[in-house]
Amino acid sequence: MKSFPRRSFLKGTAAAFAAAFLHNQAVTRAFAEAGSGQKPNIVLILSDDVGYGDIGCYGAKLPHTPHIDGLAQCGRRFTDAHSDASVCTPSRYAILSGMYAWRRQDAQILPGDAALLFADRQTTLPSLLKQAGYKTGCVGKWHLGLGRGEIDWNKEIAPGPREVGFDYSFILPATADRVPCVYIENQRVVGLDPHDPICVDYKKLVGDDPTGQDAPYLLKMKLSHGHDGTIVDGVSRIGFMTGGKKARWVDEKMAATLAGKATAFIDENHEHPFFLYLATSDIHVPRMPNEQFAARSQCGVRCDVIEQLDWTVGQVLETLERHKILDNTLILFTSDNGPVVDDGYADGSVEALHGHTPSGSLRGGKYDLYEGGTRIPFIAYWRNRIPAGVSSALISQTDLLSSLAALAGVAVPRGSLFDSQNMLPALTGLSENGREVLIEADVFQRTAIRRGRWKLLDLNKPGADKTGSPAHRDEANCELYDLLADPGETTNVAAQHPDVVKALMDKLEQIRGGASV
Ligand code: NG6
Ligand code: CA
Repeated sequence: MKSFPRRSFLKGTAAAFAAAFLHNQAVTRAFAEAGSGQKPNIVLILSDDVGYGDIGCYGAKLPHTPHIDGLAQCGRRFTDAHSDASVCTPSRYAILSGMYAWRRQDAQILPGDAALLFADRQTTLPSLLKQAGYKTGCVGKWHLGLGRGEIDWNKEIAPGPREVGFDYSFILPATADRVPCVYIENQRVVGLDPHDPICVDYKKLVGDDPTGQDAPYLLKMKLSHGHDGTIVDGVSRIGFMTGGKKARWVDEKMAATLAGKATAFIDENHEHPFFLYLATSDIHVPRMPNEQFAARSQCGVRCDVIEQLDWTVGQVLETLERHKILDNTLILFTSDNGPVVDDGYADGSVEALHGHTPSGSLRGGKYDLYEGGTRIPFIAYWRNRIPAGVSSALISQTDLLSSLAALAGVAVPRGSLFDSQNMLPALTGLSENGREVLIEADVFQRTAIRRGRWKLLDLNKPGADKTGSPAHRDEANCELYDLLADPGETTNVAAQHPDVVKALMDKLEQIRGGASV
C-alpha cells in the first residue's frame, strides 16, 4: 500500500491559505500520479434516514452490515460528519449545490410535483465533475423538484437531473411514500402507456383510484400518520395520482431495480472516469424489503431494509471489482439525515427494535436539531489509497462539492459557494483537521452552530427575511452543549457560559447574514 506524506494543514492567515491551496494541489497531483494517470472514479452512496447507530461499524449489533463495515474497516470512518439538515431535500440540495440549504426558504421537504430547486446553469457537484471530463450518473431518490411549475408527466420532464449536470438519470421523482410512484429515466416516465396518462395532484383527489383514507381495508400496510392519499401497490402515499398503471413501481423490487441501474451505469462507463450518485430509497418508508430480506434481520422491517441497503453496497463493490477498478475508485457511503422509527406507517418497527438504538448514543433523530438529526455515518473508501482509520474531523456534506472538485482537478468558481470547504485532505487521511465551524439545520430551518467542543442551538424560528435568521435575537431560547463532556446533549450549560453563548451567537448571526465561516 502506498502511503502519503502527512503534512500539517495550516489555516487562518493569508499565508496559511496559500499553503493550504498548494497542499491541496499536491494532494490532487499525488493521487493522479500514483494512479494510472486516469482521474479516479467517484461513487457517492447516499442512503436515506440511516442513523449514526444503525450500522455495525458505528456500534450496531443488529442488523448485519458486512459490506458497509468492510468499507469502514479498510477505509476511513468519520465520527463527526454532518448532513446540512435533518431532513432530505435541504440535505441533498446542500450536497449537490455546495450551499447551506437553510439559506433558501424554499429548500424544505418538497411534494412530488414541486419545481426544480436549482437555477439554470447553477454550479453543482455533477456539473463541475462533468467539466472535469467525468461521465455523471444519478440513480435513485431525487426529491429536489422537477420542471418549472406544472409538470406534464406524459411528456419530457425537464429541467431536472440532466440540467443539474447528470448525463444519465434513473430516478424516483420524490420519495417512495410520495406520488407519482413511477421511475423517470432520462426525462421520461419508464413504461408509460400513452393510453393511460398520469395525472398528479397534491391538493385534491384526481381520478378514481382508492385512497388510504377512503379504503383502508385495501392496505397491505397500515398507516400511522399522514400517508392517506392514493393507494399504489397496497400502500397509501402522500398525494394523489391516477393513470400510469403499467408504469408504477413495485416497492419490493425497488432496491434491486436501483442497484441494477447503478451497476449498469458502471458497466457502461468503466473505461472513463465516472461519477455515480446512488441515492438509495432504503431505508425510507414505506419499508418493503424484497422477500430475500424480509424478516432476516431479527430486529424488524427497518433493520431488514438496512440489510438490503448493505446488499446494494455489495452489488456496487462487486461490479467495481469485476471491472478491476476498485483501486481507482473513491467510494463514499453516507446518509441524508438521522433516523426515525415510526415515520407514518405502522410497520412494526417500533415494537421490533430489541434494544437497537438508531441514533446510537446521540440525542434526537430525523427532523431534530440535536446531533441525532444531522450527525450521520460517513465512510471514505479507496482501496490501497486511503489509509484505514477513524477520523474525528468535523466535516459537512456541503464540503463534498469543493473536495471532489479538488480531487478531479477542477476549479470551483468563486461566488456563493463559500459554504463548501475543501476537506479532501481529511477525507483521504492526509490530515486530521476538519472545519472550525459548521452550521446544522432542522426541519423548521432553525440553525445550530458547532465550534470545537461547543454546540449552540438557536431554537427561535427563522423570520421572513430569507436569511435563516429569527426576527429577534433571543439568547434565552438557545441551548448550549459541551459535546466533548456531553456528546448526548443531556445538559444545557448556556447559563454557565454566557460568554460562549454570546460569541457563538455572534458568529451564527454573521454566517446567517451571508458571511463565510
Ligand atoms: C414527512 C412524512 C414522512 C417523510 C418525510 C420526508 C408524513 C406524516 N410524514 O412529511 O413520512 O416522507 O416527510 O422524509 O407525511 S425525507 O427523508 O424525504 O425528508
Ligand atoms: Ca431522508
